[in-house]
Amino acid sequence: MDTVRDWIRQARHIAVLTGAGMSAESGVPTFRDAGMPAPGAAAAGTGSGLWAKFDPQQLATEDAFRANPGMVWDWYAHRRETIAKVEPNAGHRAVADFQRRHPGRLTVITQNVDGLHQRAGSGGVLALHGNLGEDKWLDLPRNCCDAHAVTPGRPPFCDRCGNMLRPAVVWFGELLPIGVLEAAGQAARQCDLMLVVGTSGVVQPAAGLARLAGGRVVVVNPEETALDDAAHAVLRGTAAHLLPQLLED
Ligand code: BV8
Repeated sequence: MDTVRDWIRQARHIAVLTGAGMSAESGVPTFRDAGMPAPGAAAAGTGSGLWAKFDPQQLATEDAFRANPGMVWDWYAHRRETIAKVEPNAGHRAVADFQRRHPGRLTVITQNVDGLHQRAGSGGVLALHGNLGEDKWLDLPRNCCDAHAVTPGRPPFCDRCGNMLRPAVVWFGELLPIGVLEAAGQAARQCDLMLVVGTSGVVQPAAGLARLAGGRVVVVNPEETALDDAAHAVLRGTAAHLLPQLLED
């Protein structure tokens, strides 16, 4: 821990790559909890949440949405309800406070779509997988697709052409927003230190950013991850417990 604290003090540019574990102590179930097994792992349904019987990898896809828009929309509505009730935790706040004290020294790259880094006050967050709080049209919007002419529904839709709204997140099989991904790659390559917090390191290309890091890599996670082998240090602990200790001046 003290060595990593020294590395942080010495680092001019820090990149923090976060995953669902970053929000676990806020009360947001991780994908593993929700039953999203790592590829090749046992079938879904091992999690605890209401949707644990579903595999997010099966639900977070365009095919699933087109096949069953009501069910996928309800899954996202359930997740939105969960996120509306939670607050950023001490880990989110430690990151945001460090950014405030050291402008320009720390970049947040997140796989999370819950907006909690932003709500904690972090600026310039590189949200690789979009934002659960926003919708966008499923098909290219036509003149009739006016956000104000939306007919409420599960999902809401354009009452003239039937175009549906969908969550503005990146589904499996979809490209990440190219500008965000390029900025994240640059922040990874230019950093002197990368903290990899609360991610199992399974989903690509996000996880691959940890292998692009220009400096040392530190994994912060209570369990083993697929990125431990790329780490110069592994701190076995939680985001809300370890980040305040690591990032205090
Ligand atoms: C793409 C938004 C081009 C939606 C998400 C290369 C190799 C292999 C596969 C691929 C590859 N390239 C592309 C793929 C396919 C796929 C992929 O990666 N599949 C995986 C399953 C192998 N990737 C894609 O499809 C990506 N698109 O590459 O486009 C393309 C196009 C067509 C065909 C091929 C390529 C798009 C991926 C984005 C998917 N969208 N989210 C939504 O949220 O509904 S992904 C979603 O799942 C999350 O955003 C996150 O990225 C991922 C979950 O991972 P984690 O965040 O790590 O969470 P997890 O639950 O797994 O782990 C939690 C961790 O926290 C654990 O380690 C736990 O120990 C820890 N923890 C728990 N409590 C705490 C804690 N840590 C700290 N403190 C605590 N308290």
